[in-house]
Amino acid sequence: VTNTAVTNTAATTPTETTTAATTTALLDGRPLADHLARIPAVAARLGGRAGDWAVREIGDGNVNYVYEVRGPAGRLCVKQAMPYVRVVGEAWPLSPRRAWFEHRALLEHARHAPERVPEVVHHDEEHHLLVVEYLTPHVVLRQGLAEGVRYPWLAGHLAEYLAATLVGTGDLARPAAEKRPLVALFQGNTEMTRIMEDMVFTEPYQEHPRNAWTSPQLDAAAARLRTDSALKTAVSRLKLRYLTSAEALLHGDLHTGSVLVTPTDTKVIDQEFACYGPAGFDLGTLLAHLLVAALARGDGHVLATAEELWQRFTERYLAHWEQSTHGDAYPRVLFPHPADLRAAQRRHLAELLADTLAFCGAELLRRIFGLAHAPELQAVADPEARAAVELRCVRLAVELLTTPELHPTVPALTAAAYAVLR
Ligand code: SR1
Ligand code: MG
Repeated sequence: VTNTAVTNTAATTPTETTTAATTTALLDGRPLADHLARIPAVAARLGGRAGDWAVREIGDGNVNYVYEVRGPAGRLCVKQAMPYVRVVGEAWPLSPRRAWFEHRALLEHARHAPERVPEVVHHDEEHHLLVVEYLTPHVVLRQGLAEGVRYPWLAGHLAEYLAATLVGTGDLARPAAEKRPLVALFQGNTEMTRIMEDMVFTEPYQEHPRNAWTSPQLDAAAARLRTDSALKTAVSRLKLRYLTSAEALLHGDLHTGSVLVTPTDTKVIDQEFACYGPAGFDLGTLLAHLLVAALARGDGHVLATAEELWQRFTERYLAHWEQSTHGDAYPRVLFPHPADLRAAQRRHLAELLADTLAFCGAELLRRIFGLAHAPELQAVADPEARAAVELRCVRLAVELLTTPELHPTVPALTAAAYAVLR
């Protein structure tokens, strides 16, 4: 299938757009190898010729096709976006331009946290293909945590990724004249942000065919989501934040399946949901998935990682803020006294923390009542045992959204989770 669409290009000026012909044919196996052989940078990394290369599908995500391509000289990871959601097929159309936004977000995040994202080897706009380094011996963080592996570097690495990208792409570091065109550019990722608007902030709170939960154990909790007006007000406030805030270029889907790890390395992948949004969204999503991992396994070490993540994040965020002198927000001229700037920074971080905890609550609920359930919870085979863990998550999530004063800090939240584990 070949179609012509108005497409943003990876031009040096982010406002530039062109009319680019794109194809939507799925490339795999030998056709993929033959296609890659025509790209010198890719062919050189793999070595040999297309006939020597082994192509294996390795994707475990919902949205795209992902392949390992192995040649005599090396391996690469190839990701292709089709014009539909992979797990559903053509019945759920989705713009393949998400590959363009993922590429653009990877480049932008690499400017700020180069060690925490994979190297981009090639981007093929026509075929919606992204070729990145093959990360080995990395595993998906969700899998590592489920196996009880400890990652002593993880909290520090993720804290740096978040602090560097949130400050570096936001108004603390970027003059408005430079940031606003970037915001405009990523506003184009509307089909992906629409998925989040619907699946995180809306569908779990209404009757919807995509919803599912452990029934009958969670039926009453599901009904509460549809009837509790304080809860729906809280989540609607968050949806408005997600829709309107342009604080920073977010990863947009920072769960534990979007992180690849070894005991000493951490890489953040899958930026196809990237958008300008509220800085607490990525933090809250990540925190929710660490909580789920901890509660599903009864593992206090993961809670310690969550505490360390926030502590280190605030340190690194302030350090990046300190080094950022060109942004238009919090102009230094208004803060001649360091104590006044410190006070303003404390207040800013308190607001970011409040957003983070609320987004954490929303993410927890949608992973229990919406379409895309948390795999750690699904893995609990006994429905009674699964429901017990899920209800603990639900209780914490509802408190985060409706009575945030119960868990005003990350240590307060993890203390409540520790109490549940005991
Ligand atoms: C159809 S996409 C379903 C979910 O998978 C992704 O990882 C996102 O979290 C999305 O909400
Ligand atoms: Mg993903």
